[in-house]
Amino acid sequence: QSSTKNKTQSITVAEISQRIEHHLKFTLDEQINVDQKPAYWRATSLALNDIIVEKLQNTKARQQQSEVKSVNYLSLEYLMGRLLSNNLHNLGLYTNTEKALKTMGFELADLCEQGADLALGNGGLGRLAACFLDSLATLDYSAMGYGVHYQHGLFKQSFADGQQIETPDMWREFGSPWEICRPESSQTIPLYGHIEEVAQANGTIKSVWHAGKTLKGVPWDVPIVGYNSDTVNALRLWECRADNAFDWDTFNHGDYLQAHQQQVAAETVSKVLYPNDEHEAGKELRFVQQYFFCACSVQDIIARFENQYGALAEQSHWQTFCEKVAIQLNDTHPTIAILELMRTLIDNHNVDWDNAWAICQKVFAYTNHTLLPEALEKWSVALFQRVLPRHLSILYRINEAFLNDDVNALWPNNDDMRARLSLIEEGHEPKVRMAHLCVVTAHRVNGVAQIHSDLVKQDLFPEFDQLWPTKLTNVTNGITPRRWLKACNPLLANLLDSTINADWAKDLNRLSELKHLADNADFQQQFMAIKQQNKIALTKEIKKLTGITVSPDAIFDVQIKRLHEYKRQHLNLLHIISLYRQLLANPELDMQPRVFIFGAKAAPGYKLAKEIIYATNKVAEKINNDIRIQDKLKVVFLPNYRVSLAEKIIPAADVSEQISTAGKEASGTGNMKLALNGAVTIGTLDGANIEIAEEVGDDNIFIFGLTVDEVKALDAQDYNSYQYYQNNAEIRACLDWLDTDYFTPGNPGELSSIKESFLAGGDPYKVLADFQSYADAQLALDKAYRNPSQWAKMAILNTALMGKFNSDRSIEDYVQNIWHLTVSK
Ligand code: 26R
Repeated sequence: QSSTKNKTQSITVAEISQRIEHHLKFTLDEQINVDQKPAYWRATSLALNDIIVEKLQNTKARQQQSEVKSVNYLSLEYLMGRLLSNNLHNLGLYTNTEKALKTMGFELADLCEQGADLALGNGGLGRLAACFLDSLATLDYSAMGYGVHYQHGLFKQSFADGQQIETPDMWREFGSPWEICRPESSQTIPLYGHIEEVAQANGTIKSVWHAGKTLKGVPWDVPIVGYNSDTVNALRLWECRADNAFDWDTFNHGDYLQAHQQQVAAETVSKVLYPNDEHEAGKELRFVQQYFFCACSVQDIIARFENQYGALAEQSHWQTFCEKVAIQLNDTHPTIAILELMRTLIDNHNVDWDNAWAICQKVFAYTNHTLLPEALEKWSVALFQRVLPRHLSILYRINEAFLNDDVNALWPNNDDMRARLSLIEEGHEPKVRMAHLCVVTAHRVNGVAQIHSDLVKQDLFPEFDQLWPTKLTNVTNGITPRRWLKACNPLLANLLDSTINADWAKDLNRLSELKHLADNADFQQQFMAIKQQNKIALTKEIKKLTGITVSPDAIFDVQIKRLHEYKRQHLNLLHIISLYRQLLANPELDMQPRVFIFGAKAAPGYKLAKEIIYATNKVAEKINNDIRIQDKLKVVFLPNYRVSLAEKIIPAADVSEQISTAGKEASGTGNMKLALNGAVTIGTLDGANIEIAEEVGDDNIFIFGLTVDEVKALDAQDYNSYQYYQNNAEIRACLDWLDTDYFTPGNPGELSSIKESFLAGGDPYKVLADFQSYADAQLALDKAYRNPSQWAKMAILNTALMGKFNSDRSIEDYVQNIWHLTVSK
């Protein structure tokens, strides 16, 4: 197979124009469009997609021919963001396309803004999946991403009088140019019903599942374009439809309208992404959604395997299956895939129990993304029994073997240990522990940053670590430098291009060559001039989105992530209130002006998170309009934080807020994106912050707060938040201020719930314990910023030393220790 990567890069400006014009004329009938921009965005995307699909076909042929092993990444979430700019960058076609569009009277950057975000995820876990797909294609690995084709992705956020309002996300209202429907790969998925035990001729008993209902899964493929590589993989998203053949005959005997109702009911399964981040709700529709997704994906994996290597029923092919197929579970959300593969092998492919189990143990691996107890999935046994009776019986048998063989071998006749480790949590309402099923099955279980993986071993699964000492491991997260530097920060990318004699976007460690320039006044000036330009651009965006005027000469201090108590946006807020108080007391206070920028969505049912958004907006309103403080302080809460907004904020950030309670943030990945773009971190010793500190050194990061061990010690001696309120006058003054109507004129007490969460609520995330240390670190940061060359050096070193956090490195770790893939070039 000849290399096509140079071929795409040599596509001329004229040819691109021609391809765009073709789509304008024949696909879109462009004359009828009054507003030309959407039409040109679509035509450009379609033109590019033609080129991409050709590469997709070549990739598929090459991967099949070389018979390389492939990884199937199973994730309920993918936060892809926009695709046009990234696909152009990865294909090396950005500049020529820019030129082509210019001749037609359009700015490419402007057209890119037309695209909707593919927001098929909540936060870190979904964006990680998107970065991993980029890296897999870039490194020429054979990979398929599997996900759900949600009709509505994460809700859109706006503010009404400071309060979060949610509206549906309509990303494909008029269709997306990036997806290819593949009806020929549709799946039929059984559920509900009962099991019949049927005696076999050989005297054994076979369980036969008579489903009560079936669903149809229709796949949509989104091509995943590698950067400067020959590979285009696919993200296969399952849409749920009614299985007409089934519903119309079996149920309705020709009741036409009733049959349409069935249609509507089936479509709800892939209708909407659940917007809960780290809080499990136990809803039946979510369970069906997970199962539907797992069943479609497993059936598709088997179909693709059989298509290439022959029927799985052949014993000789079981071994091959393990050699050619890896399945990665992105958290426990796709756990049912384990039971579905067991069921399919045993019931449909005549594999016996032991072999089916051996196959599952070889192909599955599981990534844990959180230690928070409320995020650990448990599904009621009763629900399981009703929806998936056959899967539950398989689960019982796995549990029996696990308890009687593995657990009993290490802890003989130990009922306490059996109860602790069982796949079933007994009690008033028995539940299936999804994480336990993952750990028992998977050959590798990884955390996402070193400290997190250590805590997974020590605190979450210590007994499993004793049972299987090599199973639990670490793969530190990463981010793709293509989207998070090359595409989103073109000015800095150009400077790097001209400074570093290598393709740094592929080999990010090469950025360490900047170390020698960190002290160079000339380079500092260039680097900070770019930061300043990016800040000016964000200033305009802030004005457009909120009407607030901010100065690019202020420190741009950024906290962007889902809203959650453990991430402690309210610690940031408390410190802002404290600064405001100090400024009112002393308007001449010697400090660098600062703009605090927030971006965060709260889960619609998460009351306190919404109150923190409201409080921040109310405090912002007061501060931003208070002329007494002479613009030394501004607070901006940008609405509808999402990937495409992150791409505008991150290049302009001076300071990155990573202030979670130690031990609570599994890794964080925004921390990596911000540091890569020259922001300096103020953060706790949590998640990947610890590894970032190791890379940049203590002089180039502001670390504060309790360590994991100190948090544990405080808990052991019964943490008392009132102490801090009583002993720290600043804390007391700030919290008492919230009880007045100062920030909510005429409505005293509207913000009291925040104070109450710290006091009567027990301050579960130790905000008050960390406040003073945080305020001190902020003071040190302010001082450092006011020494321009010191600050420039810190910023440069942050960019220079982020090589480790390239998601290409993460993927190579998975390949070496978990998937054992070989490249297909
Ligand atoms: C069960 C369900 C409600 C649910 C729980 C948790 C749905 C979604 C989540 C999101 C969690 C798993 C998540 O996004 N975790 C984040 O994963 C990132 C990638 O590994 C980490 O960087 C980040 O620290 C972690 O919070």
